[in-house]
Amino acid sequence: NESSLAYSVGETLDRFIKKKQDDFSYASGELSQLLRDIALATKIVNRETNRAGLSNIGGAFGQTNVQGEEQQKLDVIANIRFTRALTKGGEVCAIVSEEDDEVIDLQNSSGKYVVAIDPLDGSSNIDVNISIGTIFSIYRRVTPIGSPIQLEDIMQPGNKQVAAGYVLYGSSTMLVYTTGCGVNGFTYEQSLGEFFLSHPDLKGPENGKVYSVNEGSYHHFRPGLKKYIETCKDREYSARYIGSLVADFHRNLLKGGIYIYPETDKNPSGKLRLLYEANALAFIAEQAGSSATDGENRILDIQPTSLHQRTPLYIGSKVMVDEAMSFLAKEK
Ligand code: AHM
Ligand code: MG
Repeated sequence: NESSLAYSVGETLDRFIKKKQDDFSYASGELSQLLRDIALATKIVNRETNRAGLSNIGGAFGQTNVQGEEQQKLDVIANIRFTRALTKGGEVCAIVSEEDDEVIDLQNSSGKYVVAIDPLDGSSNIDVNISIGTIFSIYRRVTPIGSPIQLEDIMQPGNKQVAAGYVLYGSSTMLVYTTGCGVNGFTYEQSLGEFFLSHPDLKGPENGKVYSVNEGSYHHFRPGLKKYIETCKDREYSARYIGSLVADFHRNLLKGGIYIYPETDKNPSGKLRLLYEANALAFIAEQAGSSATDGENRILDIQPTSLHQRTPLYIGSKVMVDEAMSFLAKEK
């Protein structure tokens, strides 16, 4: 009914998920539970992230934790936290993670969902106290439930995602996600330990005046991209590049702008990974009215062929992405 569809700013993530489940009847609530599992792991990772500087002090003194293990790096810790939450939750049959070379088969053949995750992206920013993020995609397995998982369950194009999201560990921690019915953003209230709806039905501006690209690699860019960047400068657009994909994407989503991680002559597929970086953000971008391509094609339509496949990424305000693509098409 209409009243339950209305967003109420300030409602908790748990209530919001529950309400969405009632409105759109996700199959028997498992997806809802899975989203809650991810949110819980996020809170734990958020806590660890906030302590990062302190644990480094501990690390410097050779401090070990209660189990007698040496302090681990935060990206490894985040991977453990998310994997554990997804394993315990019981809804997931397989995980693809940036931190693991192979698919993690949870041997849970009743799990309906496959999750692709970058537990802590922008890891070079951890040590310098700059925003970092988590990125996740959720797929429904395609082979029958109860049977062993197959490659086709994992290698699905982004247009098959049933949900995707990211967490930004920034000046506030935010969780932004979509289940294919728009995008909603939640801000974490530290003292209450709850995410609250702060950005209902997020829409990205159609156009923008910010471009985000690592210009240090300019000499290796394709001629069309060089021209596009020169055009941005001629128009006196602002250059903003944090070097944390989630943070750069989030800013451009709210304010308008384009994020580019292009192919270069050194790296013909760019740097970012299709399965657990580009796809989730592309799904969110499109749901917010923005767009995402590899310079030529829609990211969500790329059929993956390998687990850690890379893709160039042009993502953000629609007008800007379209224009960048037309520059690329003119001069390859
Ligand atoms: P990571 O997965 O090793 O953290 O690398 C991904 C990160 C993105 O967050 C960021 O946008 C990009 O790498 C920055 O790369 P570069 O330093 O080449 O500009
Ligand atoms: Mg990454």
